[in-house]
Amino acid sequence: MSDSTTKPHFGHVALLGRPNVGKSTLLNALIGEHLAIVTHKPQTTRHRIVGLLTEARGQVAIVDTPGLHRRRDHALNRRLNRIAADAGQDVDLVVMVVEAGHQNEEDDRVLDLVDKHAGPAILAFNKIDQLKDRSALLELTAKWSARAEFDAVVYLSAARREGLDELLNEIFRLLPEGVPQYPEDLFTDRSERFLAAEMVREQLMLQLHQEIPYGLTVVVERFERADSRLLIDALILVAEDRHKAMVIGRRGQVLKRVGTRARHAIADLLGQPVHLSLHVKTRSGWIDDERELDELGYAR
Ligand SMILES: Nc1nc2c(ncn2[C@@H]2O[C@H](COP(=O)(O)OP(=O)(O)OP(=O)(O)O)[C@@H](O)[C@H]2O)c(=O)[nH]1
Ligand SMILES: [Mg+2]
Repeated sequence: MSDSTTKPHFGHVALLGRPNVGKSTLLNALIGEHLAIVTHKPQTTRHRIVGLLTEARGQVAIVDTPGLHRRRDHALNRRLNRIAADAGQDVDLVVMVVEAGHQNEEDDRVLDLVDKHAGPAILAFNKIDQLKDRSALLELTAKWSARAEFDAVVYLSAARREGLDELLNEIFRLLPEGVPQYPEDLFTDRSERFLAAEMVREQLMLQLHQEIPYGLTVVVERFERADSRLLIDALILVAEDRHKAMVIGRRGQVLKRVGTRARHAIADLLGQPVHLSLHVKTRSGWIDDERELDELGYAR
């Protein structure tokens, strides 16, 4: 607890890690909102998303990032790695998220980023609920601690909300002193419009398979409030014509399911009833076209 003698802390913390280790799940668990989209597929996150947590001991801006990966085959993939790399440099503190039961050479790229970061770093082993034998963590900790200078090591199950207090204690300990820079009731830097597009993309990623989810993007074309309802029109852009039929599904069933689930997710997050209408169009080549990516809201 803070008292009159402890000064508040403030700073930005980046969650870095290879795809699928649970960064977005961790952000959501810390913030207590389904802010960042989560799926079992790697490369779900495509944006830098800030979640805000305000407590008596200060305020922390937690930055979720796209998973650092090896593929550089198109412009979007290159941008995703750049967003993660830049986030690692622009913050006061980095949290390297590693999957406790499984590491690979993509984690090494994350380690390079941690090395480049000038400030403190925390190593977070996530998904400890999947470990058969938690004593393996001792050896893992020794191995990874030898590879970079970490100021703290924590053990988490973001999905089961285990270890979050320990992580937050370390975060506040390592953050500089400072007063909150964001309004206390704000929980993200992102617009409601952005969050709505992401909720639709989350459902599409969950419902579609193989390469289809990776070739699609969502644009919110209308976002209005009327009679205390949100009226949202979203356009789903797919990479190929044949993907359009898959997104719509037989008798429109896939699109209907995506719409229903996304509508509930948006209503829960924004606390208002939602009317959501979805359309699908083909826009080939957007994923490797710098101008299109700018227009579609992907940061450089
Ligand atoms: N068992 C278990 N699963 C988890 C845990 N944390 C996350 N997951 C699951 O791991 C998968 C990936 O989670 P995400 O949060 O999307 O991972 P990410 O690191 O943000 O992935 P990218 O955005 O692709 O970089 C999802 O299926 C989550 O439910 C955990 O603590 N335990
Ligand atoms: Mg993510």
